[in-house]
Amino acid sequence: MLIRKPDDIPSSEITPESMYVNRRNFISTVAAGAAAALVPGTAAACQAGGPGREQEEPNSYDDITTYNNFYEFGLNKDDPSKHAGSLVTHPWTVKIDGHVAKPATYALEDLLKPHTLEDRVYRLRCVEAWSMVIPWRGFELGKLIERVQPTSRAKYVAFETLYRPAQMPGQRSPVLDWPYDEGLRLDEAMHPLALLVTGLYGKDLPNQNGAPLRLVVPWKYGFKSIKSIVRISFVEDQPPTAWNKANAREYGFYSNVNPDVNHPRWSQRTERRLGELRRRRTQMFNGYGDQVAHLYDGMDLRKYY
Ligand SMILES: Nc1nc2c(c(=O)[nH]1)N[C@H]1C(S)=C(S)[C@@H](COP(=O)(O)O)O[C@H]1N2
Ligand SMILES: [Mo]
Repeated sequence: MLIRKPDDIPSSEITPESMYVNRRNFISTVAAGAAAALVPGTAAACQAGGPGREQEEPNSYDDITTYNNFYEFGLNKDDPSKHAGSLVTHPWTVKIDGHVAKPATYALEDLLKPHTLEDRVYRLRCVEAWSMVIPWRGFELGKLIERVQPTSRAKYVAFETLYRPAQMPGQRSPVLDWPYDEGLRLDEAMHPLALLVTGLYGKDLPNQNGAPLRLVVPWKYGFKSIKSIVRISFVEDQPPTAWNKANAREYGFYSNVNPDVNHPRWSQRTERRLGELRRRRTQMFNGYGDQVAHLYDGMDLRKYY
């Protein structure tokens, strides 16, 4: 099997046989699904950015699992990979409450049981202007929402991360208002691109990437993609979110990837793909505009940033 870092391989040489693994972190269990998702022309490949889009080469497993934001384990990009090993993710429960016909506290296994996990390659972009392409494994958040049946009063979905300072050392300092929380408007949450993720590269999520269950919202800045979720609530009013509480001027509720709205401290026009030197132009909605722009028809995205 070819074992080279994607960065070492000219794109002309990338064949369907290439396994995107690297020397230090050889993954023997890359599922067939994840591999198929990397083959141009397959249905799964189209998931990278919607039908007809060029297939982008995923970042290496090593990049994806050692350059993380997860403030529960520290503020530096390498803190989560160093410190998240202490988090115990079995057993795990997820509480579903608020305006739903079927509130319940699920053991993670029961929450996942009816759903078929799919491999999908999505970009994640951070407001700090770096981006990665990641072969995620998960299922549509919308499918879970249909299952628990929100009532007509539910307008937003709120998410909460585990609060366990004994295993999450970052929570012993008041850097953020713990537990970390996030939210989406119900129609955003129902969009088929919004994924509840349990794995990457065909393997269970490493703790630093948000084990055992995290959100991925590919058209929004990374911080909306909350990790290690223990609660999903259906609410009437726009819910508070951790980063907005910490710094409302810099982090709005919507946080759609938008090259025209700068972060107060830096431009959002370009980004650097992790592992590359060149800068790329940042695309509106992170390149998923054809699929999601309609959600914001009539909204001033400078005001609702
Ligand atoms: N609970 C929690 N979730 C979180 C964060 C965090 O600090 N705590 N950071 C967010 C930010 S800023 C980013 S960019 C993404 C990073 O996800 P990754 O480490 O899998 O790349 O996670 C998001 N989810
Ligand atoms: Mo981020």
